[in-house]
Amino acid sequence: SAEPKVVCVTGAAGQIAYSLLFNIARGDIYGPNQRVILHLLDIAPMMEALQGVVMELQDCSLPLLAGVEATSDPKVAFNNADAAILVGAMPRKEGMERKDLLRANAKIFKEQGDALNTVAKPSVKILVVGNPANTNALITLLHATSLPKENFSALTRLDHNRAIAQVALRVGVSVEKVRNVIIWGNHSSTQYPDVNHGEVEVGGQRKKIKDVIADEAWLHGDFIKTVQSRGGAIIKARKLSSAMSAAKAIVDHMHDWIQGTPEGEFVSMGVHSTGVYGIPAGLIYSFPVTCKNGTYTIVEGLPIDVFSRTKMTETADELVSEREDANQILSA
Ligand code: NAX
Repeated sequence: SAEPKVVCVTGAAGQIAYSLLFNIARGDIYGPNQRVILHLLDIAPMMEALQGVVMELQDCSLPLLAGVEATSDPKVAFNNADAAILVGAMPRKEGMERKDLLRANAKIFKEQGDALNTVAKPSVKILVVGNPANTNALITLLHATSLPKENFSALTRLDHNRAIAQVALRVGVSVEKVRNVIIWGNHSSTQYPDVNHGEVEVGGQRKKIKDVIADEAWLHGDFIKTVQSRGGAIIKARKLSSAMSAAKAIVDHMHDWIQGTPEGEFVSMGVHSTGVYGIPAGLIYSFPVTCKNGTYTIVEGLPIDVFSRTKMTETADELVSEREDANQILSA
C-alpha cells in the first residue's frame, strides 16, 4: 500500500536493535512492497549514540525506508504506530533481586502502556522483548486499557527457534524440515519446550519428532535443558546476551503475525491466556498459535500428557507469582 507503516522500536540504541533495524528497514516484516517509517525510542543519555544509528540507517540507502525519527519521548515514539517492538528495558544488575528488576520495569512499561493507549493506532501490534518479557507485556496491556488484548504479545520465538535448531541438529536435517515444536509459558528458565506435537521430514516423509529421535531421556532431559539455558550459555561465551538471534526471532514473530503462518504450521507466541489448557486466564503465556489476516489463534485441543502438564503448570505458577509481585508494586 502507498501509506508507509510506522514501526516503533524501543531500546533503539541497544545491541538487539542494532541487528534488528536494518532487517525491518529492508522489508523483512512487511514485505518488499511496503515502505516503513522507523520511530526509535531510547532514554535521554543515549540520544547521541542513537543519532549514530540514524546516520547508519540513512547510509544503508534502503528504498523502503521512508523516514526515521529518534526520540526519548514515548508519546512521540508511539505516535501513529502500526507496530511497537518494546526491546528497551532495565537490565538486571549485580546483586539485583527479581523484585527490584520488576519494580524498575513496571515503571517503564506502565508509562509505555499509557503512551500506546493514547497515541498509537487502535490496531497497533505490540511485541515485548525486554525482560521479564511476559510480565512486562502484561503490565503494558493492563495500562493500555482501550486497546484489544489481542494486540499484545511477548517474544518466545527465539526459544522456539532454538528448539527447532536443536531437533534439526540431532536428526541431521536442515531447520525447515522441522515444524510444530512448542514453547509453553514464560520466557525464563521455567519455559517448557515441547516436541510431542512436532514433526520432522526425513527422506521425503513427515514423521513425529518423538518417533524419529526415540530417546525420551534426551527429549525430557538435555533437549529441554539446552533450550532453557541457551541464553545463559551465550552470555557465558560472548560476554554479551543474544542479539543477532533475538533480532531474527523478532522479525519471524512480527512477519508471521502480520503475513500469516503457512498452512498446517504453528509457532510459539506469548499471548493473553483465555484459560485454554487450564492456564490461568489473564497471564501472558506462550502458546502454539496460527496466524491469518493479522490475527493469531491459539491452537486448541492438543492432547497433554502428565509430564507436559507438570511442566506447563510449573511455568504458569512462576507467571502467577510475577503477576502478584507486579500488582503489589503497581498498587504501592
Ligand atoms: P542493551 O542493553 O544493549 O539495550 C537496551 C537499550 O534499552 C539501551 O540502549 C537502553 O538505554 C534502552 N532502554 C532502557 N530503558 C529504556 C526505556 N525506558 N525506554 C527506551 N529505551 C530504554 O540490551 P539488549 O541486548 O538489546 O537487550 C534488550 C532486552 O531484551 C533485555 O531486557 C534482554 O533481557 C531482552 N532479551 C529478551 C529476549 C527474549 O527472547 N524475550 C532474548 C534476547 C534478550 O536477552
